[in-house]
Amino acid sequence: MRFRAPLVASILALPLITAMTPDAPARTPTEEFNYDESKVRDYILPVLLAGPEGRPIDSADAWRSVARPRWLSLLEATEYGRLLPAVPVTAEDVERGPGPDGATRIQARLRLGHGPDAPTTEVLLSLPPPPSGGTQEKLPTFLHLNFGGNHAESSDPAVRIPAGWVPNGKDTGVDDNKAKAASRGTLASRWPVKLLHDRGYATATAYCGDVFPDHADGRKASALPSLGYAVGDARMVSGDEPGAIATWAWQLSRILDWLVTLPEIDAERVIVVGHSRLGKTALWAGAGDERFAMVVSNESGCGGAALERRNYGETVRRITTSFPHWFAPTFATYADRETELPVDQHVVLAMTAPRPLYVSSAVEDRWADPRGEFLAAVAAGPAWKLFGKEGLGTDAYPAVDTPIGATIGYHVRSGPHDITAVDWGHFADFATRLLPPRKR
Ligand code: GTR
Repeated sequence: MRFRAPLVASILALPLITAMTPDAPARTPTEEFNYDESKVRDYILPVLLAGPEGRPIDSADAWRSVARPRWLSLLEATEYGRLLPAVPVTAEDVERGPGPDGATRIQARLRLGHGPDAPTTEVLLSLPPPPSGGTQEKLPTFLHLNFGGNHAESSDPAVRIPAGWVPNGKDTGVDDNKAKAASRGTLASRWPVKLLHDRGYATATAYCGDVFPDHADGRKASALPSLGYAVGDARMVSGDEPGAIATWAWQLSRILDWLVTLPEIDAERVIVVGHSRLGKTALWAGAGDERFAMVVSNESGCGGAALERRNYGETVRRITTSFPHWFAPTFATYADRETELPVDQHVVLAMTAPRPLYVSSAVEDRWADPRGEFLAAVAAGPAWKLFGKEGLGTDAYPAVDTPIGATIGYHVRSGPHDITAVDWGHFADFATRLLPPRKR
């Protein structure tokens, strides 16, 4: 598929802002990176519906048996590293109590693997109050990882605080990489539990640093050694070695292993959501684990939903220099030669097919290339077509704050890089339409 770079879109020509993620580096000055649509290069995307030797893929069966495994393997080899193996999951120290607004709080420390030294992750699950008089349905659930600890996303004083490294951040008030009670609820705007409960969803979250602390040296303290992977400098390991994104995606799958055992949860309606680096992670989790019923990428940008072949905003060179630990080492070798990648991000999006996929951008978040995220969603559409489903259903860029789409949803929110109640409201609308709740 060939794209001619469109003219500068006025909605994208807004001032650059700084990231709201704790410890995220300040956003790069505009002049160093391309924010000019007229300077986006011509490019040809890898043909999505192609098998080995370019043979056309023209049926859902051929997609499942030939194209999908081939693409998944190429994504493992060039971007995210090999998928991590499943391990037994044991729930320890389960606590259940009343949460805010009539909700039920469940906390569980999940041990991921064999033996007392296996890594753990602390899950905070919140169930909405049961409907008055009616029978409680099995609950569809939004699952997302957080950046700073469960306590930072909830003001509930009973929420446990992580013992390990957490990022410093102005929002959380952390300046010594140690989690503190004073951070409680400081990032709660990113996780509007009551809004989601009112819509009939359970909500689950866990801290990504439980399995891979998000810094260049995080590999040593990550879950990877417990699974037999090499430690040491990420660049010294094999080219397709998994990095932080793959490890966080594995964490999401292990949490799903536990969620599906709970009588309150609808095992076929667990939706994985992620913002920014954790949006890249949500996409990769949904690619590797088809039990996730729906995938939501919020402003995931480079290495997430945005096409790499557009030289707009964050680049492969920049991301693999700033965050070498996120990806497989091979990804860095595509710096400045994105056109030689055997994949692009429309392929990552297509891994969700035929399940519902939602991609969201924010107007001021040019670093994540909103238009590149939209174009990837357009280019992923043919995978849904094979299943008789419509993807986005349009290739016209939507107006700001106007959700569009059929089985792929998209919106570009006004405002900066963040995940807000407005975004979550759109995700819930889309999920309710495509995965209507079922009775027990
Ligand atoms: C930025 C990074 C982006 C995005 C973001 C975030 O600094 O360049 O790729 O992941 O961090 O996760 O907040």
